[in-house]
Amino acid sequence: QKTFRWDDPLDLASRLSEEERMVWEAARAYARDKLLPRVVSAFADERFDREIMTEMGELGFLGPTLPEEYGCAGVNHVAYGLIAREIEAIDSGYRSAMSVQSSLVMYPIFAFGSEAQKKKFLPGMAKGEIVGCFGLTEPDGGSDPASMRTVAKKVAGGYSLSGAKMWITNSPISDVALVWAKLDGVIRGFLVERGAKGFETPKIQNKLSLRASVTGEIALDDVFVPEDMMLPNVSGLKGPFSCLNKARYGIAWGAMGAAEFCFHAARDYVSSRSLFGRTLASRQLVQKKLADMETEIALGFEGALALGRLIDEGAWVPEAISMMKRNNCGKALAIAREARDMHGGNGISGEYHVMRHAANLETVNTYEGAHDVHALILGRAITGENAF
Ligand code: TGC
Ligand code: FAD
Repeated sequence: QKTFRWDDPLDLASRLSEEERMVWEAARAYARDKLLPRVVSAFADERFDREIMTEMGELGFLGPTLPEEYGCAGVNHVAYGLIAREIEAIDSGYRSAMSVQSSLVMYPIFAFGSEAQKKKFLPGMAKGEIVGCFGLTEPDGGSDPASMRTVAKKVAGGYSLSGAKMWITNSPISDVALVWAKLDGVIRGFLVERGAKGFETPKIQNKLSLRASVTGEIALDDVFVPEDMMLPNVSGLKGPFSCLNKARYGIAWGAMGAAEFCFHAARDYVSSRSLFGRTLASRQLVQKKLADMETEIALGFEGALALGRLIDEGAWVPEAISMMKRNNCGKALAIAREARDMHGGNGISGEYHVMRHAANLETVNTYEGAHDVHALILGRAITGENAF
């Protein structure tokens, strides 16, 4: 007879393979030992420590689902989700750095790149020695990437890129940017290396969310990109969207990791805080909040696990990813705000972490397809009517 575990009510752990459990434990140990001690000052100083990329690389957390022949770990998508869960339990910005490198740059090079591009970039990116960024969003409206204005023009020996990308994770520290631009009206992916003339990546300052992640612009002023640096095997919006499918899936796990951290923090807090002669934990109102949090987190992880199994079987569809990205981000944000409230005044202090998570999750709810955009993707699939 099993006993009920408040921290794993549906016994998710028992349905993981030995390898998945090992990856999970390694990610948890790394996140708690190496990321947690530096996050409060990193968030306060608006600082991303570059060595985090090489630390994650050493542990095999970058591009973890890609094959070993390119220096990657070759684990499945459930293991990838578990890494995202543990890293985002510390900070959504750290998970962002991992997601962008893995799903938005390494994956498209692997899926759509030439053999020469894979050999040139993937082993160094897996080690965290080369940092990549993904430039899709533009200043005039990220939800509608089909309307992008960045253009590529054919010139002798390659292409010339002009335009601007906005809100790009890691762009100021990137060695290579995957830039999506229109060539004769068709969206194509271009690998732009640091040092190219006319390529600038100014940092965006004064963010009130995701402060431990570095975000920037990409300015492209007639930047020459050699012929062999265009991704040869994809064109159209399905190029960037194929990458987003992977990243959004990881976010479904990650956001719940942040929510889980907040739930545990709230439980600890109300257990030790006594008011009116009794602990807060002994109050019905407080217990209901904890029960709601625990339920949403358990269901969110179940959905993420089911989706991960479908992806590993090759039986997934993008709408299912939209559903889990949307649900888990929205629920995680609500849980983080509730946890902040339950901490009272202490909840706004950096040392308690919950307000930082709530602030971060505002971004996570917006990027990779805003909450309402995913509702419209689902609405279109349910009704057959396009409401965009
Ligand atoms: P639509 O007509 O729906 O589709 C155009 C073409 O794209 C294909 N497609 C997909 N392919 C693969 N996977 C998907 N999920 C796909 N969704 C669409 C589709 O089949 C079609 O192909 P074809 O061959 O028929 O042309 O296009 P639309 O213009 O109506 O799109 C609307 C909408 C809202 C669904 C889409 O534009 C959207 O998802 N907008 C949100 C944009 C977004 O998510 N941006 C993310 C930027 S990157 C980022 O935020 C990184 S943060 C990372 C971090 O720090 O962690
Ligand atoms: P808009 O598209 O202007 O949307 C504004 C509001 O309108 C939203 O609430 C949205 O839900 C709503 N809306 C949009 N369309 C409709 C509609 N048809 N009907 C009803 N409501 C609608 N992008 C990258 O390419 N690479 C990155 O690495 C990256 N990293 C990011 C990091 C951070 C910290 C942030 C904040 C963003 C990042 N983004 C990145 C950009 C992100 O993907 C966009 O912010 C997001 O797609 C939304 O685009 P937008 O900000 O232009 O908002």
